[in-house]
Amino acid sequence: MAPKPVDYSLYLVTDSTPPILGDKDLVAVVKAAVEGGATIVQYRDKTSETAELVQIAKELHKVTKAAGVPLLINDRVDVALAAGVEGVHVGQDDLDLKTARRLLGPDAIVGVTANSLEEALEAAGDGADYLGLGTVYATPTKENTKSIIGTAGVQKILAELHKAGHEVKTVCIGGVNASNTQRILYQCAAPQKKLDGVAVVSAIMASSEPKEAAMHLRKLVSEPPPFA
Ligand code: TZP
Ligand code: MG
Repeated sequence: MAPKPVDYSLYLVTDSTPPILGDKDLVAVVKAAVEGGATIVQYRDKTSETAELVQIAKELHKVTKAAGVPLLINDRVDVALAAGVEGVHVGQDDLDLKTARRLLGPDAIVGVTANSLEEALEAAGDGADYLGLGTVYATPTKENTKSIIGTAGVQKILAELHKAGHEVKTVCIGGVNASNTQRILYQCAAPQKKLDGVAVVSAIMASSEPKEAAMHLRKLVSEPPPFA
């Protein structure tokens, strides 16, 4: 499948839990983040009931649509359909990619988490629009992540994706923040395939100034690193 014209460079994954969001308002934080420069947003909520998920997704969609930024839903294809958003992000234990694609159609953005080379090659072969690669670094935001693969693990996957001829887009996730973003992008890059962006949760969602945090990260992902 030809790559869709989507900017993955600063990918915000939301978190509504008190340790990350604090007493801030989810929709207000996402609005600030897209104003600051987040280029794509994934609504990730492991606790709300279905009706609430759909309602919050619709509210978030107003904000992302106004900014011209795609909104994806974590795990739940039914919620993505009900809220009419641009796509979904599925993990290895969620509804499988091919079924998600069949339900959402060819224009939807469908992303998949890949923790290993095998998972990445399979998802790319099955037509994922992008892969969320990682976990790069251990992070308190998501404990019990399956595998910490570091920047070397991400680089190896990128090299093999290129070798296999896959044009799938890629972001990495796990412990990415303003102090390591440029180093991660640099260290993950394989000779012929670079990451298309970084995915962050706490670096924006936990910030008391999410707009400024997003602006800073967007600048970092857009500029060549000082050590390249
Ligand atoms: N998947 C792998 S790590 C992670 C997810 C959703 C959380 C990343 O959070 P943070 O705060 O950006 O380290
Ligand atoms: Mg999942």
